[in-house]
Amino acid sequence: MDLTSYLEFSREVEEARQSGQAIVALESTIISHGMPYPQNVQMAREVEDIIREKGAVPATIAILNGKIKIGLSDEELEYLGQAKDVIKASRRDLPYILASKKDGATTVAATMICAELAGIAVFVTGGIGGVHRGAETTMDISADLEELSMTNVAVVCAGAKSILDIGLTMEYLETKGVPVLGFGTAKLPAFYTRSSEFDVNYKVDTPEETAGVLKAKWDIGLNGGVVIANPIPEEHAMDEAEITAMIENALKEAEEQHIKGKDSTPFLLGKVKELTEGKSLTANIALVKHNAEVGAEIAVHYAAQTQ
Ligand code: PSU
Ligand code: MN
Repeated sequence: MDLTSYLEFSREVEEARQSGQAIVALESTIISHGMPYPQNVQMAREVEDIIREKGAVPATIAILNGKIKIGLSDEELEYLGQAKDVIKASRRDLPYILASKKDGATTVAATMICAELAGIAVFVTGGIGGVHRGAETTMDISADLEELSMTNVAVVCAGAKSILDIGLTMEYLETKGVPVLGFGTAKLPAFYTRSSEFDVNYKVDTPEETAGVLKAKWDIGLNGGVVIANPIPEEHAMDEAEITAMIENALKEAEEQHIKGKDSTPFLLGKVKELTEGKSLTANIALVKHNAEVGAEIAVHYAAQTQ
């Protein structure tokens, strides 16, 4: 199948592809549905710059006018940061958005799909979706987890946040054979805080070592992703008791307002930000930047090991 009618590479990304330079994918739901304007656009630009400073090329992925964009221009980023009718696009949404030439902001799942189509192995974000609390009755389990089970892209994130059931999320990943690596930590980070009560599968200490795990996985034909969980920098970590209380409040409000389906995660993130008076947003931005540093280094080593 000829993908050229679906995929559009920015010039910067196209050049990196030609020269074999390391490329790092970035998602766009975090921009359109995960953070408010203008902090979202500023975060996106700063993250791209961090990746460039580390010697890799950033490819922010989104769907504009029915085209999968691999790498966005400044104007496109700015548009995405403010547009109101951009669809939160996960795996199930892609066919309709492409066929009807609409705009879509890609979730972790959809970004993994697009990154794989574009031949990009490493993807940096803030947090992945997971098994929601109460999923035993709601069945709200993010499509991100299924994607991790089948699509060959490594996801650098800050662990899973406790708007989710972290324990069930780890169980799900285990069942699906997705390795969860702790970057410099044996404990699974919980997004706003550096650790949780759960262990990662393996602690890795360097980008080189991490790249080696990716290579081994895909060399032997084990399809699917790898979660690389990188703790938020100490100076930006939030107080555990405080953030736990805020998350409990946000969950209660979501239930009272009957928020469900794809609206659940954006609602909870927005509520937590409101309740923490913006402290959670500052933490969120800091951890994404840190993930960009680590992800770019991993991508550079992975490119070196596989060329
Ligand atoms: N977690 C965050 N910030 C985000 C998301 C998750 O801390 O922006 C977004 C990601 O795009 C993720 C999506 O893929 O939410 C998961 O949504 P859902 O639970 O509806 O699958
Ligand atoms: Mn969901």
